[in-house]
Amino acid sequence: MDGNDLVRSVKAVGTVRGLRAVRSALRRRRTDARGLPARGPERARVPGQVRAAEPRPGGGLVRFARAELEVRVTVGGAVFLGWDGAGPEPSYALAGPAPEPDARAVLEPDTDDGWRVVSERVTVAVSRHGAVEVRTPGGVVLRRELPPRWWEPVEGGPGRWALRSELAADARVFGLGGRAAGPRLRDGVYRLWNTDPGGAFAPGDDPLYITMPVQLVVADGGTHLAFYDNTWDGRVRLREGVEGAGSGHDRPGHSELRMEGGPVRCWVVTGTPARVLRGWAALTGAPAVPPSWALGPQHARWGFGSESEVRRVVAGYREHGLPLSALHLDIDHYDAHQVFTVDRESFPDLPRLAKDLAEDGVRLVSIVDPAVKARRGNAVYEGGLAAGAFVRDARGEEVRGVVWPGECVYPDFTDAGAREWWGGLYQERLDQGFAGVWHDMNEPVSFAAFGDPTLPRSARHALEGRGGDHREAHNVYGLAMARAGYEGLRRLRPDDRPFLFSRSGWAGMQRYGGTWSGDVATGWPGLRASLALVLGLGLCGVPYSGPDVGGFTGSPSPELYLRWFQLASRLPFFRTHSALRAGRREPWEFGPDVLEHARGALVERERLRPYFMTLAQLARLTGAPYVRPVWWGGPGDRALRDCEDAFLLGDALLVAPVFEPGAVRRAVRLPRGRWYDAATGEPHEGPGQVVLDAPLSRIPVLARAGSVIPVRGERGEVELEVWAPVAGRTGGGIVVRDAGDGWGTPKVERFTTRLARGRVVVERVTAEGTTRELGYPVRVRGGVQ
Ligand code: NBV
Repeated sequence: MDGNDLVRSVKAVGTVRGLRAVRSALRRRRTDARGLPARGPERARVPGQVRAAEPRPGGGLVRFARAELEVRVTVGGAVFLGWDGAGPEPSYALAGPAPEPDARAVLEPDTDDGWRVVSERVTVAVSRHGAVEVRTPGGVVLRRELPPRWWEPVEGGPGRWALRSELAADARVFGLGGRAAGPRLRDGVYRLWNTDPGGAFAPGDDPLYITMPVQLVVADGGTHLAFYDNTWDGRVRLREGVEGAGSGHDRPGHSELRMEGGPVRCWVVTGTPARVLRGWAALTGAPAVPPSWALGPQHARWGFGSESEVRRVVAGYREHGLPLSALHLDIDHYDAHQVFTVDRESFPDLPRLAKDLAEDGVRLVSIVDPAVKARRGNAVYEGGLAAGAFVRDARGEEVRGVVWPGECVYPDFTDAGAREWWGGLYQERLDQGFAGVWHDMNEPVSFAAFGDPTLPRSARHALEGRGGDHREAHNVYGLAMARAGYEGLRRLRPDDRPFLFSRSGWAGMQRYGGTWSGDVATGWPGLRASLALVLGLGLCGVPYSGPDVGGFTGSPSPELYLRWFQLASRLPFFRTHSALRAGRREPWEFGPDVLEHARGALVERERLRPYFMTLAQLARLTGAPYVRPVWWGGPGDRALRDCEDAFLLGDALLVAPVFEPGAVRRAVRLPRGRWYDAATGEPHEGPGQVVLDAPLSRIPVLARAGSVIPVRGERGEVELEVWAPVAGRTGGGIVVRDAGDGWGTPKVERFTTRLARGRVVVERVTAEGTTRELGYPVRVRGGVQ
């Protein structure tokens, strides 16, 4: 700690908080000095030579001189690799018990004293030194894991380890949670430690709030996902390969994982991108479907400050004829920043406000911070004490940190009892009239003048009864809080699908809800980072997310605001939000042109609502994110893999946002097939690149020939927008109608399209065959008829 740290922390959080942050950082250091064993001498280990192998369900156990590896192919094709007795459970990521072993997978001797497990979808070959190759049935190596290396304390206790993997020379890596520099993860080191970057972040900032050891790798030879099921702190060093490097030989890509502790275990899922995400959702759980209103436009700000301001903003939307689905209240509506309280002076009657807004079709959403003010008389603190819910240190004393309300304690969400207690507290939010919750600061954050702004690493956690410390619990804190909130809401309002989104999280968080960008810096780079986050998270199985439209900080130019608005209107979570002292974010604050174009984006969003609902339901049914990279269709045009400035919204739409100031045209790389400019109807043939108009009034959106898109018609009814198929080719689409905001089984309807004698024919696929009785009005677009 030096003078600069102090100045920095005072600047960041104010004088009183700055001083507290200094104290808190010192205290954290002291706690760890006492509670964490110093790193003593370590012993290095590698598996050594293979000794024997024996069959096990789904594969086998391969014994080496100093380690053993279990290879298990499971029903559905996901491969589990576990070193030294590590099994798939316990796991925070898995949705339930691990899938059953595939009884048809067989263990066989391989060349060079190695072993292999052969199954229908994948072959796993283990070399005599413990390198593991995951191959397609055709023999293409998707991933080659070199033998792990351990450094274990001579005294015992958790050991560090490292694992290097080789990837195809043409491979591209995505994922690792929410990375501002993505979606394609270039050469560099990516830390696995959920972190509030403090202030606002830009593409160079890493790590951010959600990290996870999930890599989605795309190469000519196939796509795969690798997940190292380990919650500890770690680092991934990536190095992309080079094709035809030196004397014409390929240099493979590399990924090296270094973990501070925890099991060496890995899941690998192979197949097309769609298959991989389906397999991933089968392991870690189906994404929660938000209530339909959460697919509409939402507005937030830190510092509405009062009920009258909230009413003014909502009235502004109404007066300007702009649709609004939800309004979010930030920490300024709490009494002295304390969670589960209300500042009655500024918000005298929240239930009434909620009711009035509901009459305009606007729901209220509440921020929920995990830290609880440690003050006698604070009911939440007292309740948590009685429930034994707060994190303690190695000596059994409460771990305290500093957040908005001052000195705080932290519920231990890795404890089932604490989760249950916490979940019950949401009753207060429901009573206040809130319809959804927004989890913040759950990395978890404790302001610190220096060092890591979180809990001491030695802080103790229940870890579902196994016991452990913050080094293991940190990355799943937000995930477990999401579980507490989600389960609480389900208990309290069993008939409604909860609306919950969380700043921090980990693999599997989609079971409980979505997330958002966090504090993305206002500026054109922040706009790019917004899309990178949504795409990357989607490929990690978290499909519902979106940015703070306009950026969190400062004041965007009208043009930047508009371009952000247009992009976000095609993302799952569409919300304007900003910081306490940031400029306005209401669409009418940027002049009449922006207002008109923002209205255009809002109207189009509303028109696409049935499509968004379909995508939300399909995410649940198939694991496919709503927002997909343009290479989603599989290998083909390689340039698509490097395309980071456009995305597919479902199967039917390709969205090409504008990321450059002043741009009114942009180049768009098209996947194979015919694509219509949705605004002009003009057809373009892919693969290839086209230059499209992008006037301020809109960003380019293209519709795939043959697609069927459910849209909201003028009278609010669902109709089918059908884009003319190419002669001789069929098309189609799926429509999933929501059965209300509860748990009713939604109807899945399939449609096909083709051209017959120059006319577009649309048919519904039924159990008996196809029928022309569609049940919806149809609007054909794209030149024909
Ligand atoms: O609660 C205040 C903000 C919130 O507006 C934002 O969306 C979060 O990401 N919150 C962070 C805490 C303070 C940030 C400086």
